[in-house]
Amino acid sequence: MNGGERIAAVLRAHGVPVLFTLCGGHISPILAAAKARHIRVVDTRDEATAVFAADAVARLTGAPGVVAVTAGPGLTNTITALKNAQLAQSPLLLLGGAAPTALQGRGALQDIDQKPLIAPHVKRVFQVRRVADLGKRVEQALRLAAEGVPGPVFVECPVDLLYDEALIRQWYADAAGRGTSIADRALRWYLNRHADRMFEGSAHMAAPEVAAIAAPHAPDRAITRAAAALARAQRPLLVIGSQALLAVERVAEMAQAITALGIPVYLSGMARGLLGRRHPLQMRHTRRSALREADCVVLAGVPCDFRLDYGRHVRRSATLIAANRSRKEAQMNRRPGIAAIGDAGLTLIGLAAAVGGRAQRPEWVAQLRARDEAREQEIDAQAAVAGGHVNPLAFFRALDAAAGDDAVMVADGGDFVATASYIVRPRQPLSWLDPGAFGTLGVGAGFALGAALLRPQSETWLIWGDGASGYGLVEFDTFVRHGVPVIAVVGNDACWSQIAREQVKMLQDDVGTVLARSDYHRVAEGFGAAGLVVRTTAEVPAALAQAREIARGGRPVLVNVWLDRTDFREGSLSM
Ligand SMILES: Cc1ncc(C[n+]2csc(CCOP(=O)(O)OP(=O)(O)O)c2C)c(N)n1
Repeated sequence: MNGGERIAAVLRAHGVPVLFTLCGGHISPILAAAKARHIRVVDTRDEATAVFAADAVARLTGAPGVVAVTAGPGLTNTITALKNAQLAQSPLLLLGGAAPTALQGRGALQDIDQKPLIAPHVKRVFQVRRVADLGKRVEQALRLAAEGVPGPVFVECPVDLLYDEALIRQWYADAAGRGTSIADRALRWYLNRHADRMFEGSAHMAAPEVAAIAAPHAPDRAITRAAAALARAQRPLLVIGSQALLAVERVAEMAQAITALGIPVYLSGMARGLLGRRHPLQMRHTRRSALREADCVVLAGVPCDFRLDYGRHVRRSATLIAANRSRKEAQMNRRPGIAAIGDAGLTLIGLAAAVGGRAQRPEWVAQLRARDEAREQEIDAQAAVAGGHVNPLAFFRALDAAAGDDAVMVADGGDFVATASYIVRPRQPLSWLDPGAFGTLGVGAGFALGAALLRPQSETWLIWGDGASGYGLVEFDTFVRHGVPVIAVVGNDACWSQIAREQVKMLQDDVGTVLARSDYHRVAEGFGAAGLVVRTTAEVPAALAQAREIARGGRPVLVNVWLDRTDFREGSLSM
């Protein structure tokens, strides 16, 4: 097998469903071999999209998403998406092309020193130099990406390792020429020896080894201590974040465990939807007040970063229990009273078994519930305010009512998606995708692509700020070519609102934050998708129903929603 076939054989053996890419001569053999082994190859219009798509696949399956990009600019284009995956602790395998081994550092096409560029954003860089090592390194990378605290791993595959041996030897022979001088003969000898080394030991390839990766368990002692603290508490609270859903195959058990614990719970990031649309213990609003009142807080896969005001949202005297795969993250900014280092979801399951119903505090739940419902009524009142165009709160109430029970929601934008996150109720576990801690605009098209490919029977809704949509509109071309019926709703307020809101207030200047009410739906039409435009709240339900119908027919659709300004997000600022 040539190098491309070796890589594809390992991907196939590990059950990789899809390989995302943007082509380049350096990686062609990987793409062709993957296709020949019935791995779906999906080509995007920007390498960043390919990485975002693989990230979504990783988050929804728990197994590494896989991307192949060409050398040089192909690789540098991935960096933002790679960093986003690293901070989101998402397992990825990035296969990158590279200049031929004998020409590196000699001015070859797209030959740069790739390792120092990529190394800060991945768990490890493997630079392969022998064909015989390719399969092993890819296998090692897949394992490393998924174990412990997951993250991206990079395997650099020089082009002369990927093609057939005969072709490469011929190429080196041609490069060496037929001269008879001592220098010519020395070059021939050198290149011949170089090729021998590259292909040494490559006559056979060991069968791929696929071993399940066990999620790390927190020590029993930590779980026993945490259980005792919860049983003693009068106002216990659970906050569950994305990392708690890494053990994808156990999410149903996790949801049962939370129900059995009977403690009020806030879900953030990928954990949204873990308890379905409505659950008696799930609170959605005024989390800060609840954290200030709670006397025992479990942070499951949630670090004390800016989202919890660096830990200051939790009262000083409360017992803080940090369940996290990463010790560093568990201790960041605020040392927990009890650190359960291991998979946070499994710790919740362990806690439920140890505590039983002893931590249930119905009056506390009722107190938080009353406040949550009062906030819902305020939102209803704000949603009823009529303006010239679409009220964003009313829009998301309508979207929440319209979206199917199996819908996957992708969030990419500023105020528009923050509003959605308060109003739209994800239907089931693993049905909400947002960038995570890096707050990267532009994840949307790639995330939607990955999600829709993985869940072809489900609706994929892409909730897009008009600003954010600019990074990925071109991927409507990809959606159309690959038959991926994404439903994108663009919140068109002709503004980068989340930034403008504070900038204008503090600096009395909107410079750099103003957009136009552009015809985003016509861009989608230009690529062969359907485009709809909605200018008033009254038109919304019919447009959403029509968009669902179009998507059910297999065609992607973009709904351009002309928004009114609201002060719903007034005062929110993250630093
Ligand atoms: C890659 C990247 N660039 C810039 C930002 C800064 N940023 C955060 S929110 C935001 C505005 C988003 O605007 P839009 O998508 O239109 O949503 P809106 O706030 O208008 O609803 C910007 C520019 C970012 N988070 N990521």
